[in-house]
Amino acid sequence: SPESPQRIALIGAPIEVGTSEPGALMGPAALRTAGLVRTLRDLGHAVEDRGDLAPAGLHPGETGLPAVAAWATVLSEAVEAALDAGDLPVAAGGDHSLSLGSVDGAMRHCARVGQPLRVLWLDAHADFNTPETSPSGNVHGMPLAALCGEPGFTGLFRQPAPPPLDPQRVHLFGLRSVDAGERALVRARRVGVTDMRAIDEFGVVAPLRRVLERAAAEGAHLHVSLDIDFLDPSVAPAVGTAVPGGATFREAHLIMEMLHDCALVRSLDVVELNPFLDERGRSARVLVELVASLFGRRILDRSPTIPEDLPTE
Ligand code: EXY
Ligand code: MN
Ligand code: MN
Ligand code: MN
Repeated sequence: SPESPQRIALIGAPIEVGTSEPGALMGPAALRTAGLVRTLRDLGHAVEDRGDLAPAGLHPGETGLPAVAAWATVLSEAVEAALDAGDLPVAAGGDHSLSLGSVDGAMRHCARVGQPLRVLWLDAHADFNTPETSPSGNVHGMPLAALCGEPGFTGLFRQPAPPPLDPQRVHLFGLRSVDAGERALVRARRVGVTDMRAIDEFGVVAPLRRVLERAAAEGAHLHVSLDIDFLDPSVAPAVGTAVPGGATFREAHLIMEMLHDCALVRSLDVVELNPFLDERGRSARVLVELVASLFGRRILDRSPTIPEDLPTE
């Protein structure tokens, strides 16, 4: 069976400098309270909770690019070290700017071991804005542009920086809210896209299977970045950038189960949970359920079989 991780390393990143809606800094605590560690241990995984990162010298409430860079550095170091140790890092956020660090750490690890890196970005948004194209100036709407080497992010990444992420190895899944500037970039850089219209027409299986087949064909390290706003707000309302018309609970579960089955996932972000916007921790519990499915929770312990009476053609 595919190499299973020695250990899941939970890395808390109570970061919210990337957004203008405070509260995502409580995300890691809410995920723990919702049982993230216990749930994964109950599935038989060795889980080490590394606690929450705290960039040196960063004062609470500090914002702007220097603060984002400080977070990116500590996250990149933590994720790279976990991967080098053969562990599977789970970066629990915190806003989506944390991926500047987690994906950078995965890029450095993959460059060292000579493995291609593919990124599956489950999100209502493209997160492909630059400081120039962004309508809000919020960095959580920019991580993919920065990671793919777009201009305007000087001083953000640890030096020497690895080669930029190949945008054609990034796949946006669940897209339904894109700004004009980033739409042009996503097209021009040929980023992979499965938007909600494609999911409406074809479901999640066929589009996702294509992404996973490409990743398997090149033996890629698959990094999954799960933004809670990928889900429909009725499923997980606790997010500052909710967009109607998202994935259902079952669609999200199916994606997670397919990701488990493909055994290619080597690093994970769980981001944008803002418990302050939640009621009774409902959204945090939804995320824990989904992560459990990604790590092997099953209804039955076998893959589905076509019911006998279903016509096969
Ligand atoms: N595209 C909008 C912006 O750039 O401000 C909204 C971005 C939301 C980003 C969240 C993390 O997905
Ligand atoms: Mn590895
Ligand atoms: Mn996002
Ligand atoms: Mn989003």
